[in-house]
Amino acid sequence: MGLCKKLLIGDGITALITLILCLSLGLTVVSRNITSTFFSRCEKFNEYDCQKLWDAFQQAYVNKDPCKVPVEAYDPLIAAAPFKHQCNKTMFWSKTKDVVHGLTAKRNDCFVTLEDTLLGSVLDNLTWCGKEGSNDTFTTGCPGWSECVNNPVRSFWNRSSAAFADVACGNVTAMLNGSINTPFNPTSNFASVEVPRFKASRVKKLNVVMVIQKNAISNCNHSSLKELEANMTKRSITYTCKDVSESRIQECGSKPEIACGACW
Ligand code: N1C
Repeated sequence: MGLCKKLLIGDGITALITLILCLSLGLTVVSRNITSTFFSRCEKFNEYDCQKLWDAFQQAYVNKDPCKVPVEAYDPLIAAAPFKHQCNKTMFWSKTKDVVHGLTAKRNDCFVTLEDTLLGSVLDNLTWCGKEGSNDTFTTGCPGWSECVNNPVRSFWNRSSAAFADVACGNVTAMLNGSINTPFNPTSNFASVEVPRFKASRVKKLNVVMVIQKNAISNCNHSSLKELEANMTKRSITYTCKDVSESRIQECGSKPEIACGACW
């Protein structure tokens, strides 16, 4: 790219051609980055054909208007890497990503989050989109939540969380944030996509772990949680909620001798 800077100082036409070349070079480099991240993360999971998954991933958004990628566009990708049942280990979360992953990084025997599965881990923290008339993947200039609902990243998390919730069974856990105004927020993925997909025939119990700061007041009593409780009761799913301090959760991660979940 240093060469690009030098050549751009040439005459008008050369500068224009160089600019076009450099821009396309820049975009190729960008798309090569997401490709290599996808493959290197995917290859850590031995049992999958990463090329097949990359193709299924790309067909969802490549050559499409980035505001017109519906949730169903990812059906073939989900079908190519279906989620496995993780009875009693499924961990949902909302606005507690760092605390949850801090714990699962240390105690991967206890809980499985969507980011611990192949698809979730491969695409975690990435941004991508396509463009009509182009076969490239872009990682900048993609529409955000506020610009359009049917954007490639939102639709992916929506589709994958639905599939992840579909296979949940036994006792499931959800870590919610007790330091925000509405810990169980109807607009969150957890409330709008995952909870409605719990199958009463499969999910027996929902244990909410309310992450609070030390000595803070209980947040399991928040009105939004009363709604969650009523929703579960109506569907014959047992509901529990426990306020647990963030520091306690961090401690739990460093105590492998304590049984999963028995730490709080
Ligand atoms: O909207 P949220 O939380 O309630 O979504 C979290 C919920 C979890 O239980 C996950 O299973 O939905 C699933 N999920 C992810 O796994 C995920 N990884 C990364 C949802 N979103 C995920 N992301 C990104 O975080 C995504 O870009 C989305 O916008 C945020 C949502 O996080 P949130 O609002 O804290």
